[in-house]
Amino acid sequence: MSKIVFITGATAGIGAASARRFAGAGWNVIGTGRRRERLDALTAELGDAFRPIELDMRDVDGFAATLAGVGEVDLLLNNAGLAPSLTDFQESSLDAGLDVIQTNITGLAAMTRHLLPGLVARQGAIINLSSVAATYPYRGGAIYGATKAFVRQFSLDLRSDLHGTGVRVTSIEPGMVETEFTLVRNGGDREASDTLYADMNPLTGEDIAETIFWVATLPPHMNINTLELMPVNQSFAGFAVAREGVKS
Ligand code: NDP
Ligand code: 8X3
Repeated sequence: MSKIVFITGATAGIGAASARRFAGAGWNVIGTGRRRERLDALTAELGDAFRPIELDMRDVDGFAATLAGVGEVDLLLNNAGLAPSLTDFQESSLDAGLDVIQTNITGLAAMTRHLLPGLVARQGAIINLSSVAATYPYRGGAIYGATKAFVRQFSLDLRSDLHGTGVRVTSIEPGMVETEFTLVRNGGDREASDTLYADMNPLTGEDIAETIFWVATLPPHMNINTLELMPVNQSFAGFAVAREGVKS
């Protein structure tokens, strides 16, 4: 019988590439997102292998009703997420930051809690999308980095709670992946997104989907706890030093 993967945020980027990768390997895919037309397009592309669910990750009170008929799944891919703009926190929109927390943390935790009994019953797996931003701070990343640090630590602690159940949990922590991520972060500014990824050969959604598929199909006694990956052309910068009297 085909395995079932439940992918949050299947309407773009890493989630859409993962939907294609798993469906192509014979899995049944349940994919969520807010954009109905994107879900319809994936349904047209993937056919019976794909089941769309229109869902907003922030609407955690609606999860029970929306997920009522889903049943047990073999793999939960907690992928839906976004970042607020790269504004210093002291000047940022608090509402935008809280929205990201509601999506990346509250929605992810609620979704996991709803599907976990079924995952335990099937000795399934959870793969969570964290980020290098969980480990390496950068300017303007306070809310985003903190949400991804939550995802990383939540993954590790879940492994303790799931001790003895056979359920695997992995935190995937990519660097720069060219998707709609930067477009969303910059309020739809295509030029800003294109400029960021220009001439640096970023990772692609397909690269991450392949990594996720590899993790998901390892022998069941193997658990990848955390997996950090970057494009070769992205590495590390040093600390910042403020000079008195010089505007930073
Ligand atoms: P995209 O912007 O291309 O895709 C994001 C997906 O999340 C979309 O399907 C979107 O669906 C969904 N989503 C966002 N907000 C909500 C919401 N409120 N309710 C439901 N779905 C939502 O970005 P990526 O594919 O790059 O990002 C996927 C994950 O990977 C994120 O968690 C991101 O933080 C993480 N990541 C990305 C990196 C990158 O450089 N791109 C690097 C490291 C981690 P819709 O808008 O239709 O609702
Ligand atoms: C997104 C990757 O490097 O923009 O999680 O923080 S980065």
